[in-house]
Amino acid sequence: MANYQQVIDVIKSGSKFLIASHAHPDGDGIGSTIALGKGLERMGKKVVMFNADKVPYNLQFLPYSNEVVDKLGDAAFDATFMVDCSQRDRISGDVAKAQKNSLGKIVLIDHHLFSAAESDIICVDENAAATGEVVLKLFKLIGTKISPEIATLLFCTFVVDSGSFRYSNTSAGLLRDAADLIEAGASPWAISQALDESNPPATIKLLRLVLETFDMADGIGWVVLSQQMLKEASASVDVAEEFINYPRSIKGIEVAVLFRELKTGKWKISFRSKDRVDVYKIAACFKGGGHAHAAGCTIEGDLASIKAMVLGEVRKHL
Ligand SMILES: [Mn+2]
Repeated sequence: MANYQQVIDVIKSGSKFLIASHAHPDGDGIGSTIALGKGLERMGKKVVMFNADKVPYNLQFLPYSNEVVDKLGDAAFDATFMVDCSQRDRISGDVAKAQKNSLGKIVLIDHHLFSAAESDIICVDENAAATGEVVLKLFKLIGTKISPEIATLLFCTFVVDSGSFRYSNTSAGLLRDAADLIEAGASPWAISQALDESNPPATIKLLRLVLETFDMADGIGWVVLSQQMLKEASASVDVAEEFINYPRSIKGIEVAVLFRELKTGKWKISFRSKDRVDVYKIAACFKGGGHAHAAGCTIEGDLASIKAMVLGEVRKHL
């Protein structure tokens, strides 16, 4: 389903492009957005890089992250690239509201399994560890020179989505690509420090509160992060991305679940699995998405019933 040639044709025939990823962006969403944007600029194209949410604090070190905008105005584009995100409404903000004809051709560049993509061109490589790997392949096919900044952006997408080259998606191809990026100027240690060793002190306070909620049964481990905890720790929600790894780190836990309160009555549920459970199938039961080992969904209701429903579904997959 990776139609690289069709994407290349769109790039060659257009001059003004919009690039956008899902709201609450992660390192792959933002890194791919900016890397693709800067690569297109190198080809002489005009580019707008969009995200409905602010770039998270731990990704603001990325080159050109200050050029990502959260408003569109009434510009029109030859094509819109949706990166790391198969649904337009997950992009939210002005892009979700925009008229289809002002967005031009919709081009999906992604590595997620998806059910309903509203795109004209689909360039999805489900074997890629990160959307950044798909973007790099595209650049290699076009012959775009990888600047040190683009190398940094793409390397960041690899680190984030492969758990620092530890997860099952870490292929020989990914490591070869990573080697190319280091040769092009990416610095692994500088990127890892910026990503993982630059937390604000409130992170620890929040983690303490979240770990208090840890519970486990039948190979499932879970934690809860409420708005009340964010308030108590004076922390922002973007410091909590990795908290789900604590329940997963326990021996015998096959599936880890993080219940995160987005606002009163609205919960984001994240799933991580170690080996045999395909958590994408679990998330899909609740209209979510993701991958076999990392997936998520959003559910409205009270925590007790959401917990019962979600954990009940997880049990069926164990
Ligand atoms: Mn990704």
